[in-house]
Amino acid sequence: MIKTPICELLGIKYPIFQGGMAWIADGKLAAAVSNAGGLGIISAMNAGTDYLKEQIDIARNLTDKPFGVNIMLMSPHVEEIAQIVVDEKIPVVVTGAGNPGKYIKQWLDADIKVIPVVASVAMAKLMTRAGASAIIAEGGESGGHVGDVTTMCLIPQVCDSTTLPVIAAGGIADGRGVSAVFMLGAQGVQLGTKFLVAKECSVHQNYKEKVLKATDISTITTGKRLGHPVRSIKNPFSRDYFKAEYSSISEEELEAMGVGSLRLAAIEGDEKKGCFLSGQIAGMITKEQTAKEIIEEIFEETEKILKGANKWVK
Ligand code: TUI
Repeated sequence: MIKTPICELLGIKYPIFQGGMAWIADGKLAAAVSNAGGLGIISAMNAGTDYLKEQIDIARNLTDKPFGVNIMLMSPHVEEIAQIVVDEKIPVVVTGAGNPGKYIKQWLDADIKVIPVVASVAMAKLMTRAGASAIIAEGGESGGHVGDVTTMCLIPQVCDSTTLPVIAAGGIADGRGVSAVFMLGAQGVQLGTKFLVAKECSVHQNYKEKVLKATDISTITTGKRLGHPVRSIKNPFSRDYFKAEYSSISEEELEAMGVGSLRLAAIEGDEKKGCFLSGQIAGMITKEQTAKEIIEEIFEETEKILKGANKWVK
């Protein structure tokens, strides 16, 4: 059995989080992951409070295990969402795409474990000083909004910079990835792309097919010119966006090009106009499985690898 202190901290069986994917990570997926012994996470994304409350209700009807909420700090509704997690007594809040500093005290006072996603050592240090409960260090291999530093380089540097437990994200989809980040000092993992193809994930089937058919070089990052690079699967939308970034169009026009594209991918499955966020590890993901199958297979493999890890030690 694989157990790390993060399991005890959060009351979960396996040290694995499901990524809070915007338009994808709903109450049904979060409950399936939590029921399988991981930490399911509902994405509050850009939606208002009604959507989040509805998804929390759905999850609570499907599981009595703990689950978390991912708060995207660029959301226009972030203030109200920050209060909803307190009112709803959500045990774990994961934040992304910014600095959650101004909300941390309010959440800790409500007995919420606060776990910010960081993409740099500087942010990890800031979050440690601000009283975070743990840190998710996310490498640039991830899907969605990404930093520059790879998981391989980020995890050991973040681990050296903090006394908090570190959860690794970006480029992990099997027991080899989990074992590798444990070796780098992480105590847990967060997986997004792998859970996107979970049977309990309600994302459009075209989206799942795109991930299942992807190769190692199927993703591209766009949005660097606007200061928030985003990794997605290459398609007409991402290729046009990439070209537009290097053209003379204004930043406002560029920003407008992206509006609605995540919804078009996740809900409509629009292959041409949708933005199919995905990590680079998509090339290794070839089958749909239940959340339980995903988690159990990953940790069986992790256990085998870690037990045999001294084979080169003579
Ligand atoms: O947040 C994510 N991934 C996301 S958010 C998202 S929705 C979106 N849609 C359009 C454009 C941009 C986003 C899709 N995927 N991952 C966590 C993450 N957080 N990655 C990087 C960061 C991050 C970046 C900057 C965390 C902190 C930070 O601090 C900046 C500061 O304020 O100093």
